[in-house]
Amino acid sequence: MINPHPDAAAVAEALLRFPACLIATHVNPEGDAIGSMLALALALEEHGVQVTCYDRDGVPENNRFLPTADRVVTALPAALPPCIVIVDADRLERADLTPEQFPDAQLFVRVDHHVSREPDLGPALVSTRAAATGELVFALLPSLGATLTPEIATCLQTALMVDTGRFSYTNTTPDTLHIAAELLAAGADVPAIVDNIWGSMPYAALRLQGAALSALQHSADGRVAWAVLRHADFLAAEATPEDTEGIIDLVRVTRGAEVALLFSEKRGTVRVSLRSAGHVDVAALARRFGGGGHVKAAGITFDGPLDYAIADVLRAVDEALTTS
Ligand SMILES: [Mn+2]
Repeated sequence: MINPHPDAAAVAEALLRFPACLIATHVNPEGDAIGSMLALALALEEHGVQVTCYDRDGVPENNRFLPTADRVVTALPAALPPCIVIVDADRLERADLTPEQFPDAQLFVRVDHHVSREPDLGPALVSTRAAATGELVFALLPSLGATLTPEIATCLQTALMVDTGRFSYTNTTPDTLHIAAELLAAGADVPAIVDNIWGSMPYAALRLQGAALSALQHSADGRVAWAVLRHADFLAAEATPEDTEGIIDLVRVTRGAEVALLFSEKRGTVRVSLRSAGHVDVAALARRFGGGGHVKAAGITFDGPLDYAIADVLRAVDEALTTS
């Protein structure tokens, strides 16, 4: 049903040659990073491998329900193991690490679904067709001779659900759904995943969402929608800049909007998030103001006053819509 990945056996064989390993993942981790790291750790531990899980930023609040999440350390141990594994990242630098920090390492392994520009340091299980790194950890399990326990299944199902937007993004493939079915059959706790990741938000973040939506505006023709969060809104909601996460996605769903923007004021700077439904290249637009990003999602940081930033960017969006 699911084709075994040709590199899985080689990677598994390399991993099992060492009695101890360190698994690291990228900074600001989410469900695919943490879920893949923990699942791989649990699988290796079935063989008695001693595993240390490392992330510079630790496990985000909404991932702390994952089995053994409390084992993740935010500082490297004094005694480093001979085998270093990076998951859900194309190189150690994404984890704020460098190969030079591991002078005695005998093996570097990578399990990932991102495009890389540099050659790998050792055996790698990489497929950019995988919707989540969790799919690749799943592919490793038979070669590792690991049992798919309910704990591993919950970690991997989290990885898949987060990176596919609960199986709604275009990266979702038939393989993704076959794997998800096997994880469900193995006891993945989907209600716990949904409750923790999508069913719960900090009070301050919700209040900030409310402030943004009650100030939602759109252009006369409806093709541009935007929201503004002023310093006073953050104070009133007792919110932090991190609490703006996800708000642009609410602005984006405004019917008829081809460009969505969120302006947020924080400590003397203005952050602008831009989203495009497809006609306007918001990355090109952002670059004119020193920002950048992708065609459909970009960002700009301004040093000047909020109202100037709003006026300048909205004028540029208007021009881009007239010429597109
Ligand atoms: Mn990922």
